[in-house]
Amino acid sequence: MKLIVATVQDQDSDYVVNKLTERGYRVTQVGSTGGFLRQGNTTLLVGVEDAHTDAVISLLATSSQRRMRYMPMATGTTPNGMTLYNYVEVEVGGATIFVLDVEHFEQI
Ligand code: 2BA
Repeated sequence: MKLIVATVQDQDSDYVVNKLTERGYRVTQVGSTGGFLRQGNTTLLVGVEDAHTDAVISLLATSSQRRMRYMPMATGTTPNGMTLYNYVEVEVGGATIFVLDVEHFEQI
């Protein structure tokens, strides 16, 4: 058995969870925050039999999108002490996916 840990953008999470549950996969949705942008995202935990791993990964790939985000970055200060900002473009996945071996699984 595998545990698939997938971080997706908040905008995609409902769609992805619907697709997973429609196909009979069980999923836990956890609210998370990216360490770089400090913006909300969603981390999904999907426990599956090994044979279903590739199917879940391709479902994640087809139902989550890459998007551009704009991050304010301080570029200096004006003579009267106001901070000047520029916006830096950052491309965010898609999905960031980890596949972990599950040593033991039980439900009580
Ligand atoms: P964030 O950490 O907020 O990162 C958002 C996007 O910022 C990343 O998109 C990447 O394009 C960029 N980025 C991140 N760190 C960077 C850095 N040190 N320098 C330049 N650009 C950087 P994704 O790679 O698609 O990642 C989306 C989210 O997935 C991340 O949000 C984070 O929550 C998670 N993630 C990505 N890689 C991870 C990892 N190795 N471990 C744990 N979580 C990860």
